[in-house]
Amino acid sequence: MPIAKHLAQVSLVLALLPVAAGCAPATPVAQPTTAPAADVKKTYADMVLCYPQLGAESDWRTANTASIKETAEQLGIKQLVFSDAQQKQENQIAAVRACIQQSVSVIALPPVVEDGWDAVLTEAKNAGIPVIIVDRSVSSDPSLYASHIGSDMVLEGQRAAAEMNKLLPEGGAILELSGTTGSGAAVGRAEGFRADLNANITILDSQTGNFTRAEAKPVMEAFLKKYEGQFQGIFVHNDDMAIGAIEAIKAAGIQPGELKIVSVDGTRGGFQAMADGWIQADVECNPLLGPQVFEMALKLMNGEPIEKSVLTNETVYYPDDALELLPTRQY
Ligand code: GYE
Repeated sequence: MPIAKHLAQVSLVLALLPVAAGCAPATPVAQPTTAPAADVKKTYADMVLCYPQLGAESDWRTANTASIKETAEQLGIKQLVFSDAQQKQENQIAAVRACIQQSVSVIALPPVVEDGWDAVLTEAKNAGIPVIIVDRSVSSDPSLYASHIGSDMVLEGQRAAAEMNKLLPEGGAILELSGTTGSGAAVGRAEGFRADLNANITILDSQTGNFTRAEAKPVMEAFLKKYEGQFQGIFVHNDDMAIGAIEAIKAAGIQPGELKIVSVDGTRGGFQAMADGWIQADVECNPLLGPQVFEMALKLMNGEPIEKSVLTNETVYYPDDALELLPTRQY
């Protein structure tokens, strides 16, 4: 570009600046030495983050909520708009809509189930508010959200199957206590588990305990009546349900280790049950997603590039690890 024309454009921009900033001074001001307001990078102090939490159904969820709240506090964001949908999708959708109304900077959504998000995600997109899907997945087209941060639930199911295969080398029959029906966590874990379970292990039955202790216990009681003496193992989709199931198993007079239990999460409760001999392997699912969520939210506010999918790095824990890690376990 010719220098004269370039200079003319620069001075035009500078002349417009005070007007754009909403304060036209009577006399010309000195030329700004810093970048004009529109180019100033947003900071955490500008961030209003909406976190419509799906519920408080498990220790995993409690730790996830704490991670979000603590990180918001540490980073000093302007406002965290937090709500608890009590495991009801309609409550979550209403909370997302309220956040759109409030023109929050970013919405980070941990969806209770996979389906049924198209309408509200489209509304957020049309309002120019980026959405990060956190923890569980959605079945919506990826163009409707910015990114997904969370665990690979299918891989968790595969890891659980590998443990059950080791625990029942001669094969056998097992039961499954599944998570919330239609949730990405339950769907993925069930799929991965079936993909890698040895052919000589049969899943006799699968029922949901909705990821809670209270709902898992009666399901286990019914299982124990119906399949008495017919199964050797149980795959449980989270530690809270495992703890509920163990109460029923104990009450039935069964000793630790008689039934092989593989669980998911790696919470303190799960570790304690491993230390006590009830759970033989616990597939980790990390709830401490706060730091990653806020870092990505800030990038989105500044129009910086982000990954479309960020997977959490996880492992499998055994009773020996539990004894060692219990004293320092955070959640
Ligand atoms: O495993 C369970 C919680 O979505 C990964 O939800 C999460 C699951 C977790 O209730 O404990």
